[in-house]
Amino acid sequence: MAHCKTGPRRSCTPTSQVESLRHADTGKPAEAPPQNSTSLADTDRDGVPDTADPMPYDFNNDGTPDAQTNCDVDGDGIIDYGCPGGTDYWLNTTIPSTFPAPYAGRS
Ligand SMILES: [Ca+2]
Ligand SMILES: [Ca+2]
Ligand SMILES: [Ca+2]
Repeated sequence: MAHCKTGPRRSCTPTSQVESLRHADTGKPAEAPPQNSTSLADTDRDGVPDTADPMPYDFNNDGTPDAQTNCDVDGDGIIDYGCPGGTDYWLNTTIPSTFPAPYAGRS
């Protein structure tokens, strides 16, 4: 607060202002939100944005919506992590060649 000594008294920053500035800082929205939470939503997290995903609720795009896979969205027979007893930490998606570029054929 060096300016408080040399400058006019009213240029000093009252504690209340500092407080409000601090609140303004912390009140900001989270910095750098993940891309897929904004314009590139990817509901099934298969790497294909919903807008380009013919099956936006089907992780492995096999025609069975994730909600009907009984906690095995990638269809490898192992219960997915996050479900009771789930041990499948790494889910492998399948992107059929019929999907739009550049996603087609990815796995
Ligand atoms: Ca997707
Ligand atoms: Ca999909
Ligand atoms: Ca699985």
